Amino acid sequence: MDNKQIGRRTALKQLSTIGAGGAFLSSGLIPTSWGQSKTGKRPNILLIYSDDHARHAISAYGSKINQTPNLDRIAQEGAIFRNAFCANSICAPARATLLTGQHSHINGKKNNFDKLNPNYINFPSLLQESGYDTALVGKWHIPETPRGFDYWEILATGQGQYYNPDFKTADNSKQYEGYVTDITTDLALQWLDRRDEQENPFLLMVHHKAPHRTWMPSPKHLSLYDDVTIPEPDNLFDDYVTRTSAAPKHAMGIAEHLMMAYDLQCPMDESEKHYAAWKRFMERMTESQLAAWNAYFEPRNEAFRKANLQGEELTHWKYQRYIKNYLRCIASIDDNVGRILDYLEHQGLADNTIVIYTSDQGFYLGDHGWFDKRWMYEESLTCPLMMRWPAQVQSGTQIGELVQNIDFAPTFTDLANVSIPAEMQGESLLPLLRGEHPADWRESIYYRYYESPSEHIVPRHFGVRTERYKLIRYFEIDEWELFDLEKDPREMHNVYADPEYQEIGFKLKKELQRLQEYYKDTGP
Ligand code: SGN
Ligand code: CA
Repeated sequence: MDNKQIGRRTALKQLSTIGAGGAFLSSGLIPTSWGQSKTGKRPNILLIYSDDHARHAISAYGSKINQTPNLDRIAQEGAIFRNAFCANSICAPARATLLTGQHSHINGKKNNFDKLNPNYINFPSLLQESGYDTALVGKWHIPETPRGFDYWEILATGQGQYYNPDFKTADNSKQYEGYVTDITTDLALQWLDRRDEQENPFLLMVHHKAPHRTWMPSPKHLSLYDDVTIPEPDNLFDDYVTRTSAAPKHAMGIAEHLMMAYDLQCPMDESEKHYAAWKRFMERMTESQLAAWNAYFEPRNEAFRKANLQGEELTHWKYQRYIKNYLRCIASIDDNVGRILDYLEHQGLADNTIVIYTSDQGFYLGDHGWFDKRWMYEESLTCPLMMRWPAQVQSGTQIGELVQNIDFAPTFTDLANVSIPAEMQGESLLPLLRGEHPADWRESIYYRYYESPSEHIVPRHFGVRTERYKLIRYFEIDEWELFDLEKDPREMHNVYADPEYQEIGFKLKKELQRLQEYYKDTGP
């Protein structure tokens, strides 16, 4: 952000202080009741946050591999963000950023194992203190006990289980029978039903485990896509030529690293890595769940074993098995999003509830030959982001500005008419939702990934992305990548050493340095 933008931010903060106790939103330049319903009530905020849901597996984003009619409703009846990014493409850091509105180096959670700073700013607490009823259900995946929620019930183990999952509350833990996405939605709707203080607005965070590894579909969706071949990405067999020495050292290959039992539900060899963990997932199933599972997978697994596929043929098979199970997990999310939207309508809550759908990060769906995330390449840097708010947001709104998960906490704080703490590093998205295109909106985003060494072998890196270009610095190996996204959206041609791009590279380096100063990233 340039000085102009810093100036704008300061001005807005002053404005929101003037409005304290106030009747207007902190991001409006004039006092306005935008953001409140006709009755003057602040909006309900319902965040549906999935785990590892890539944008290119949503039909509203032009997916070539699946249809998501209920998710698409959010975009059609509201707004779709075409350029939404995470700041660090990994689960717990993304969640810490969601809560704090800060990059990882500020909130302390740089990888899945770090702790959040003890006094982290927490937008749910701000909303709770301002009179919101607050609740969180589903995957949490950070060791800190949730703060700022009247009710929370989270998956008891970090990643949780797909079948008959264990959940915990502050003083209780319990196994539910059923499929995790259905149960998480049930808990959310039950809380809405139970709320006795109907006068207050609510914040409800519905955090799905799906579609995180190990991609186990619900009994309802086992045979979905059975009779079709899902198109492969054009770079499933990427050779990484022109990229740095980092990419070929990955450990997230569809061909090389997916495990037959654990990842692909096709047990072949008891000595395989994670075979015991796979068995434990199976043992959680009830008799009827297991019967349905085996009825689907066993005959297909048997045919696969007989075929004895090798080489590229085997990779094609693995891709189909992987992507179908991933998409089946998404089908259950889509159904359950439909349940939530229908519930809001039946209860007369739809109009003044802002429903947000996003995911902690993106994911590779065979792109570059991979599963998982972490890299700054597009598929895991981008996040789906769609918001529906019939009272205020025009249906079919398209938002092209660069936004990032640091913007969520300030946006939700702004929606609640609470002043945005100066420590939050993001921007409120409300002007964009109003259909404005602020001339001083950010022109680049900053990214930094820290979790190395890790099971998927991705070196630490940071970088900058503008609308057209991306510069990545792998500082541990002293290598760079530069992509021209307009000419090369799949990021197959690193043009860092191309003389034609010297000038652009130089400018991007300066921009990267400016961002590190602006966001106070003084780390090595
Ligand atoms: C687990 C997964 C990894 C994944 C990380 C991080 N292995 O360790 O494949 O990269 O989580 O994912 S698993 O065998 O436990 O599924 S994250 O979304 O939680 O950050
Ligand atoms: Ca994740």
